[in-house]
Amino acid sequence: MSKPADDDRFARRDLGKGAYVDYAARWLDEADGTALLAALIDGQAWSEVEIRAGDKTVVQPRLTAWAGELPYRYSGQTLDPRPVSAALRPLWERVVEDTGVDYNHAVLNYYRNGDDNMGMHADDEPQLGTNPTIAAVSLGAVRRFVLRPKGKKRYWVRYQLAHGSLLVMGGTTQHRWYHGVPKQPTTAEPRINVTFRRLLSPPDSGSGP
Ligand SMILES: O=C(O)CCC(=O)C(=O)O
Repeated sequence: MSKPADDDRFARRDLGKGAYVDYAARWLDEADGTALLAALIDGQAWSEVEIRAGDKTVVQPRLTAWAGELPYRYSGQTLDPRPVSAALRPLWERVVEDTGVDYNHAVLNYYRNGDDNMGMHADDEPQLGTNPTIAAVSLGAVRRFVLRPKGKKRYWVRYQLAHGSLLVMGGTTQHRWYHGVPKQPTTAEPRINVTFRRLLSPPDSGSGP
């Protein structure tokens, strides 16, 4: 059993067929979260990342930064290795401690306002192997996070991801469900999400589904 299941700060939602989400709304103290948000906005190298979507190349509607010793390949592009910044390291150590997963890669998503968003997708790249556990810290504006089972269009699970929250997707979630962050045009404030993954191999020699 994963660590959050034994930790009463987390509420577990069983999504069925081996998929689950653990959510701790107040995982970080509010002031610590606010300081971290400012430090990450200033302390990361933010880029507009281009990805392949069908036969088109599109710029993702948000800014991206990342860290990790292995390249990470998704949506037709590769994030080359980058060192962990001083601002990110303590957060990383705390996530590893509280989830019991030895993450080796982080993607930071900077939603400048409610127009920035993330489309529905699954973190099911071969590099992540079978049933990866993905941990995501939210800082700043509260944004809606939605999950939908693959193959069903009308069934949604929704979270309002709070400032300082930690959400962990585990079990079969990446194989059976999509997730995303829709536009919220009335939101003016920025949000940063830091998503931790464990890459099992470099992109070209990936094993798994
Ligand atoms: O911003 C979020 O909460 C979601 C991030 C996400 O889905 C991802 O990085 O794959």
